[in-house]
Amino acid sequence: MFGALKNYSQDGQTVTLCYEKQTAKITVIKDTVINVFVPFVSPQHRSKAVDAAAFAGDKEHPAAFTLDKTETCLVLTTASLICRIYDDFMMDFYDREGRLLCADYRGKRERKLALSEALLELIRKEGHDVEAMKNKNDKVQCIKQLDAGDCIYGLGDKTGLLNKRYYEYENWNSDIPDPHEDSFKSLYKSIPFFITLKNNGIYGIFYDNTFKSYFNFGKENYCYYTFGSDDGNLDYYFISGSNMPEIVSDYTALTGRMPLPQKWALGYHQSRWGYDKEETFRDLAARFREYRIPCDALHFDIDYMDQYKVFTWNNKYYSDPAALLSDLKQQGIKAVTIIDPGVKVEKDYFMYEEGMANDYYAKSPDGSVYVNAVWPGDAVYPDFGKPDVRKWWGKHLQFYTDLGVSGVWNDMNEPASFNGPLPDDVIFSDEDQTSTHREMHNVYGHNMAKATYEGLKELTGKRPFVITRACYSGSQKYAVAWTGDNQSLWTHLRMAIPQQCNLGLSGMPFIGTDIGGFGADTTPELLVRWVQTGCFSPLFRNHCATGCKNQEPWLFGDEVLSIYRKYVNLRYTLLPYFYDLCRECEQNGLPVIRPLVLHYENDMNVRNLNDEFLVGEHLLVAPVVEQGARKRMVYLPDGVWYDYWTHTEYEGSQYYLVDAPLDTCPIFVKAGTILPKAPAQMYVGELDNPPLILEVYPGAGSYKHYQDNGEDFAYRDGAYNEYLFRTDGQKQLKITKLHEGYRDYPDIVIQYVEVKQDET
Ligand code: MIG
Repeated sequence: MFGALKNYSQDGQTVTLCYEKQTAKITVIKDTVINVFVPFVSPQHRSKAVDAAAFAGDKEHPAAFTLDKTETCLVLTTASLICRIYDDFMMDFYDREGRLLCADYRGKRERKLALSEALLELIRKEGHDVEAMKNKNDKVQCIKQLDAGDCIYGLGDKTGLLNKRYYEYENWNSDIPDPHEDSFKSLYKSIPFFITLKNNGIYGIFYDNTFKSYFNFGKENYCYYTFGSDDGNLDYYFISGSNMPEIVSDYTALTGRMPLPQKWALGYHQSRWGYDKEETFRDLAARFREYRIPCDALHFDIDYMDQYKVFTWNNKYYSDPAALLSDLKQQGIKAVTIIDPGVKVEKDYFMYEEGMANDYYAKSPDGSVYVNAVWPGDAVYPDFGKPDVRKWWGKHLQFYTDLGVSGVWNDMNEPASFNGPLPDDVIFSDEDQTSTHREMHNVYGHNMAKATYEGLKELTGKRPFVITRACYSGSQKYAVAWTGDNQSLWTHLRMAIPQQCNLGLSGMPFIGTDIGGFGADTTPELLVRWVQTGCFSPLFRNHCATGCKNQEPWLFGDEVLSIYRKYVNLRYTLLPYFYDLCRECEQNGLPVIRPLVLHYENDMNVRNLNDEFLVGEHLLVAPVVEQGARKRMVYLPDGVWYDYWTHTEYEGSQYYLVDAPLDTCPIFVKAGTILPKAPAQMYVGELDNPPLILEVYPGAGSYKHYQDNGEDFAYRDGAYNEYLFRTDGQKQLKITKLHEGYRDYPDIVIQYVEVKQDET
């Protein structure tokens, strides 16, 4: 397709390759990150995820590289990578020791439709072009060699197991209310980033293309994997590194990292589609306090609106929303409101009229405004790719902030539509250019989140709390996310673990699943096991659908109530740890919830481990995700580990059968851990400046702790404290202040953990 490499030239960090039939570009962003670009449709990258500054890398110290032409290829060498570029734009990447990391597949792609000849005959008779069906995503594609043992991780919120090898997926943001199955190809988010872990080596690929995309990780043929799209440029980043954290860090340096959240956002959230009037919310707030279950936020689903019109609040069931929200705030409870993109078509409705007058809605090719339907009935779609539309939307958020709303929850932003899918050719904007639904679909939610983040930041000066359902790579800069409409099914509790682990590896650290399950009816046991798992999700929210069994923790009897309380309390005592992890994330991009393989990639026992996860590096959680189970098998990786509850000591690199009665979620703490904790509170900020508690586990170790006002951006001007704690394992703790810019703790309480030996 490309032909022979005729010549090449270098301009700064970019090498232009002139092939007989096509030009391609290679850009060295840093010694470990290389962009591969073929301008099939446009000369520019036009990335929605990587901004110009990130693409430019470190301008003052650009990564050095050399180019050498041999008889067969052009060799590009950086401090970390060797890239050999051949005729036909075949490229192979090696590490500096000369080990092959990733090779373009030289054989012929053998794509078969897995259908019998008889069926194919029928399909042909019906007038379909079978050859075209086979080659549907040939337009932009890459085929890379797979080696025995290769495991593949990432790709956002896809269902199924942690390791994506042998499966196929598509990126096309989809609102799927049916029970999510392992076999689904798409879900709400498009995050085209994956990590290939080899027996001896590792790399990541970020395929920056927003069109409908296809990933076949060895299903078609075990010797290769493919990624490709319906249209657009071939534009991908090859990321190498000596371990998985370095790769996640480089990926998030490119696409951006989650800014620090407000601290209360890490508290407990209660939600239900069906909380529909003032009294319900007053009652909920009272109950949480009465039952002594900490709670920081109540969510207002679509019913608060007037006829599902965004930027309105109905006065039928709410006499005075501002007074309600202020009363809730008095009790430490913040309001989060849902905002959908679809604007009701209604004469004299200000959002509709303003958007129409200013040409803010997506259009059909004939120039008329495109109408589909969502909750309010006929609705139009704000064209969030246009900067003016984002500004307009952001300004209108003042309606909410004036009422006292503290966070915004963006739903339906795939975008969803009730009257069939939006046609490919609906006209959307890509900044200053005209584009199509086909290209902008997968970034619709991303741009809406951006509008919301920027609007809230401008209006409040605080760190915006935005939740989004649809995402593209880089959405972590603007919003946190949840995994959408799961169901009250044990399979969905199980799925929550690989799903969140892969989202984390894909740069989205602040995530959660609907605790208890959204659709279908939860049971006491399922709810208990879910809160035991979900209390480790950064987004800690119980949410369910209208018509399903209510899921408030007090509806299932005393035992459930007290277990539920135990885990919400656990979360609140661990808040300093969670907050530190968010800080770490802003600095190095590592997620809060981590698959074990992130830190123990050479341990073959964890490469396919789907039912355990790490919280940061120090906690290992092995929740019970099987109905009826009261014991479970736990694998502990290398090192010494302590049971969080009993302080029993375990030697790692082994499997254990551990007790897990209904009130116990097995949690293990790594030797040398200095775990920062806080006294339990009913909400973040109930106690003004509580002491810091350090739970010190045996073993030598050090820990960096971060503290600030938990609200605004003053920390960026130095208004924070940073401490370094060091323990020698001999009941000695050294405290060093690395940065001083915020009020100090009244007290730092040190608790040395007394260890019990394992008797088994
Ligand atoms: O068509 O707003 O995923 O969390 O409760 C359903 C109602 C629309 C889907 C969201 C869910 C939310 C529900 N929404």
